Amino acid sequence: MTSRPVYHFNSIIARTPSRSVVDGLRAEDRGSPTYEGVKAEHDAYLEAMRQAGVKTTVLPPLEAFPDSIFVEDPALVFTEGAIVLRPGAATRIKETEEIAPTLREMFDTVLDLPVGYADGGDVLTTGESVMIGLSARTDRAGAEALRTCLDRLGRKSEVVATPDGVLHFKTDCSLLDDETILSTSRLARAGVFRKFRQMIIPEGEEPAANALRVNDVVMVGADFPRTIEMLDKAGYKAVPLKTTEIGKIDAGLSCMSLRWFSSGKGE
Ligand code: CIR
Repeated sequence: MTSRPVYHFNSIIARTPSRSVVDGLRAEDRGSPTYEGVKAEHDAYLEAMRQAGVKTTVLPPLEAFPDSIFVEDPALVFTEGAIVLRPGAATRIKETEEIAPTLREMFDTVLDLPVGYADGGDVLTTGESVMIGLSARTDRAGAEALRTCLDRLGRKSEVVATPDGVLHFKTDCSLLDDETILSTSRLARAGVFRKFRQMIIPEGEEPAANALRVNDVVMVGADFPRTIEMLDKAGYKAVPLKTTEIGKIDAGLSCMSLRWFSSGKGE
């Protein structure tokens, strides 16, 4: 267990949505989001991050990459260093070339995933270990190569399964504190969170599972009142944020940032 809680962040990287975000990938077409709607959700997210005490570095939009607002997928970041990943969607793999220069400016150590595929959305960092979910985007070769990179950064890791039909491991779960995971019942049933206290998402609000603990608050989708009430009752400070538009392209709150505690480059 590290001494600082893993949800203690003072820095994030985000990226302004491009107008092409309306063409973002989706498993099922429930209509395209509007650019203005995504932009408003993104702006509110950045403001909530600032309110939570985090310094935001916001990169410019990339029209050639509709999903590039979801900076969580092409990289992983920790106080100890960053890892440039290999996203499993063909239209997203080159997002890594766009984010790598910023990572090299901001981190002393930047590793590159050498083989396979892995999306940051499949990676849940807990105080115990870094959990890597196998999915349609993260394959065994990528997961094993990622374990080697994490080892070099001094992080314990484990490979777990993501339920069939779920985009990313973190589509269905998030960390609430050192002991507690918020999970859908379908993921909880897989038994991967045995070491944790589990709070189960009320039926029908499954997309709320992609919540985000940042310092004292838990950011959670505003469209999920029963989940918000459950978190409030359990003593968490829930900050509801609109995710209606990004939800149309299978995204939630973790996807829009890379988060870490910076002790200052070179320190
Ligand atoms: C995609 O399919 O890649 C995007 N439309 C959504 C990415 C969501 N990212 C995440 O959960 N980390």
